[in-house]
Amino acid sequence: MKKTTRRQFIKAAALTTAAVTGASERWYVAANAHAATESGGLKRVVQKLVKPPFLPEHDQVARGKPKVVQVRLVIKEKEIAISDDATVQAMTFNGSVPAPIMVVHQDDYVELTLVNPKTNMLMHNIDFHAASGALGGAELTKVNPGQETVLRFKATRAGVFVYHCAPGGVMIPYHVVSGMNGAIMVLPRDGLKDANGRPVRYDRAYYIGEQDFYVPRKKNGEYKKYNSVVEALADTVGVMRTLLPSHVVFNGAVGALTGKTALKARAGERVLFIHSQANRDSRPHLIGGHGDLVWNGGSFSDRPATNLETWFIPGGTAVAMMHKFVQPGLFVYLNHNLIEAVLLGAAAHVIVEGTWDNDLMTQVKKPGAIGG
Ligand SMILES: [Cu+2]
Repeated sequence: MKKTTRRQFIKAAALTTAAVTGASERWYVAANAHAATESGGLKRVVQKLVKPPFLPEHDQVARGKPKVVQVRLVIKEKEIAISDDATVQAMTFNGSVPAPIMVVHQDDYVELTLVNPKTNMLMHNIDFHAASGALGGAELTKVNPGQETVLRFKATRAGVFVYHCAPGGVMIPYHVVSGMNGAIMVLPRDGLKDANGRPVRYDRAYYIGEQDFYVPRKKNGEYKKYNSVVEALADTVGVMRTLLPSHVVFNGAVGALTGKTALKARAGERVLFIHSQANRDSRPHLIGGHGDLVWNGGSFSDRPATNLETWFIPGGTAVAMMHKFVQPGLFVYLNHNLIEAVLLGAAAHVIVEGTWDNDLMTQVKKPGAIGG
C-alpha cells in the first residue's frame, strides 16, 4: 500500500476544496461583515450542548425577540469502538457520534465557535444545511489544527437540519462517514403544530444520528485497526467506493441505545424523535407504534403527515417524528431495512412504563398445542 504523508493529504484536501468551490474569499468577507450589523443589539445566550440522544435545555415556544445563540464545538479526532469487533478512527464535533444537536427558534442567530485543537491532524469546517450561503458556512470555517473560527448565521427556516464537516473533495464523504455530522432543530417561534394547525407539544425529545461506517477487513475477515485518521484514509475510501457499509448504527455504536442506555418514556407521553442521516437514505419505523406526526423532509413549515407506519429520510436530511405512546413495554425504533437494523446495527430500544390497555391489545389465548 502506498504511504501518503499527512502533509500530502492536507495539500490534496486544500486543492480539491478549491476545485470544488472555485470560490473567492473576499466576497464572503463582505457578506460576513453585513451580518454583524443585522444581529447587533440582540440578547445573547449560551447554549450548553449535550451528548445525544439528549437535547440541550430549550423552550418549545420562543420567549421574546430573536436571540443570538452561542454554541461551541471542539473537533476531536479519536478512536471509537463501534461494535465488539471493530474500531474506527472517528472525526467528531465535541467527541460524540452523532455530534450534539442544537435547538434554536426561527429568526434566532446561531453563533458557533469552531475549535480545531493542535492535537488533531486534519483541516475541518462545518456546513449547516439550515444556513444560507457560503456552502452552508463551509467556506468561512476552514480551521487547521491549532486554529478556531466564529461563524454566525440566521436560522431563517423552521425544521430539523443536518450539519456536517465538508473540507473538500474526498475529505467530504470521508469526514462525514467518520462521524463528523450532527443536527440542528429550528423550532417555529410559536412552537410545533399538528396537521390541523393546532399547537402540539412534546414531553420528551431524543436525537438519533444514524451513521454508516466503512471499516476495512484483513484477509482473514477481521476488522483492521489504524493509528490515525490519515493512516485509515486510503483503505477506508476503498470500502466507501463499494457503497457497502460494514456498520449502520444509531448514536455511534451497535447497541448504543439499548440496555442501560435505551431511550425511556411513559405511556401517555408524546415523544419527539429527531433522526438524521448525513450520507445515506433511511426508513425509520417504530415497532408497535406509529409516526403520529411526521415532518417529512424535516420542514416545520409544512403540515406534518399523520399515522405513518414507516417514513423516509433522504440521505443528507434530518426528519422529526412525534409519537404518543399508548402502551407500556419494549418498543424497537429501527431502520426498516431490516438487514441494516439487525445485521448492521441500526436499531434502538424505547422502554415505556405504564399500564397495559387490554382494549388496544389482548392475548386471547397463549401459544399452545393446536386444538389444546
Ligand atoms: Cu472534518
